[in-house]
This record gives sequence, C-alpha cells and structure tokens, in this order.
Amino acid sequence: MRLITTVREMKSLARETHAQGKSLALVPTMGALHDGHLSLVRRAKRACNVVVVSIFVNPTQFGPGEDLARYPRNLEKDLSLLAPLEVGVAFAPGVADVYPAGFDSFVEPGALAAALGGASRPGHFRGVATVVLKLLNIVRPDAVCFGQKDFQQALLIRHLVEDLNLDVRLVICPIVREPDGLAKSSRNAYLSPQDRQAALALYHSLQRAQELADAGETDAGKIVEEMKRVFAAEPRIALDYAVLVNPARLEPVERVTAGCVALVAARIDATRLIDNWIIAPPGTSDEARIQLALARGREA
Ligand code: PAJ
Repeated sequence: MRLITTVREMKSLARETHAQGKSLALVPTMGALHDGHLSLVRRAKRACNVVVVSIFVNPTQFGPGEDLARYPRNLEKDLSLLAPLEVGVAFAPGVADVYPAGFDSFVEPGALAAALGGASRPGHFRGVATVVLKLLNIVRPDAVCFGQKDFQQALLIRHLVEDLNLDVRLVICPIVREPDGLAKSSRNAYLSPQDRQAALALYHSLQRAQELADAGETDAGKIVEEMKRVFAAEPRIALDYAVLVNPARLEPVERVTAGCVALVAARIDATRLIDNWIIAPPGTSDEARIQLALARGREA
C-alpha cells in the first residue's frame, strides 16, 4: 500500500492509473477506521482494480463547539488496519493542502441538507458536499463507496452526483454493527461502558419500528411514538430525532410501507450518535433494503 500525503501526488497517481487502463474506486473516510469502513474497502475492491482510501478529518463539516479537536486521529493504526486488505493507496492529505489560504468556494446542497441532521448541525452537509466533490476531482474514481450508516449523507451525495453530472458510480453499503446491534462508529470510542449500554436505545428503537411494521402496523405516528418510548426509558440519552421518512425527500410519512426509513439521532453527553433502518418484509437482505429505499428515493 502506498501512502500519499499531497494532493499533487494523488492527482498524478490517479492520472497514471487511468492511463494504464485500470479502474479506480474511492472510499472517503475521516480515519479512526473500524469494521464499517473496512466493509466499504472490501466492496470497493470488488468494484475496481485500484482502491484509494482517503483519510481526512474535514474541518468544514464540523460546527463551532463540535468535536473537531478531539476527533480520534491515529494514522499509524489506520494504516495497519488497511495493510491486510491490500489497498492500493491511503490518501491522507494535510488541511492546508486541501484548504489552502484563500480557499473560498463551497458546494451548497439543497433541501435534503436542511432536514434532520442538517437542522441540528447547520453547515455540516455543505462541508461534506464540498470535501467530497474535491476528493472526487482529485482522485477521479470510477466508483465511490459510502455507508448506509450516514443515510442522509449518502442521499445527498447521490443528489450531488446527479445534479452536477459527476461521472462516478455511487455504491452504498450496509451498516456494520456490533454483535449487540450498536452501529459501529468512530464516535463510539467516546462512550463509557454505561453510555455504551445506553447507546443501544438507538438500535432497539429501530428494531421496535420494524417489529411493529411486521405485526401489520402502518400508522407512522404510532410507530414513532413507540420508538420514542424506547428512548424515554433511557435517561442517559437525549433524543434529537426519531422519524419515519420517505427517502425521496426525507419527509415524514403517514403510512409506513416497504422502503420507508426509520432514522434516529441522539446525544449522550457531548457524543452524538445516529442510526437508521430501512423497513422491509422479514427476510429482506440488507442490500435489497438499500435498493428498495433508493428506488423510493427516485420518486417525486
Ligand atoms: P466517516 O464517518 O469516517 O465515514 C466514512 C464512511 O464510512 C461513510 O460513508 C460512512 O457512512 C461509512 N460508515 C461509518 N460507519 C459505518 C458502519 N457502521 N457501517 C458501514 N459504513 C459505515 O462520513 C464521513 O466519514 C465523512 O462525512 C466523509 C464522507 C469522509 C467526508 O468527510
């Protein structure tokens, strides 16, 4: 695996790779890698000849008072996790290289960015869209992999790719979870053992939503109420939102049908956690759920 730390070198390697007729896949990350990230890398390896994993804690997507300063950074460890996967390139540029003095152009995402996570984190998705477009322009990949874990982010990137006519295939990969259901996240490292236990409320509320749908409940209001009840039983957690939406516009639905998405966000002290679940009939695979939601996301 080659470690590249400058934009210039990355651009020239991307050019060489394409000139050799090899395909390139990009997996954008902020490091602190875990099995969720590594599942994206494995998927990228299936899609293309050469995989580039970018590791960059992007300052423009953190708001004032958020965890930019304390976000876990450990490049050595990340590289050691990537080594056995035989990734082609780890791309870990410096902040001043990505955002040189005088940098003054941003991608302004639309209505999707204002909903849910955008309301709690103003400017967050503008920073995400900007850095992702920059990474796509630097690496020029044939495919780019994102996780369903950040569902709103994945939808937004799909919009970005379509709206700005980007020539890249977007691959969305299922959520990797701990054995007890907690979605893997770099931010789980902030949690004390008690907080870690309390954090299970996110997964349990999503499971409750699916259970009720399986039992034939279609009233979204009732299901959301039940989801909130799971959080109310856990005093360590402050719920940000629990919703059931149509992925087309992330707008709340009244009736729950296959392909609707349950999304939750909550805080435990200063740690913000998110998770989601795509409602589908029992036995539907994770990949098939993603396709269901994406198909609905094209409606309207
Ligand atoms: P980061 O939080 O490091 O996540 C990088 C990618 O890994 C995202 O596509 C995310 O959805 C995916 N991911 C995280 N946890 C996952 C899990 N448990 N299972 C499957 N995939 C998971 O998302 C970002 O970084 C940044 O916003 C970024 C896109 C890199 C732009 O800065």
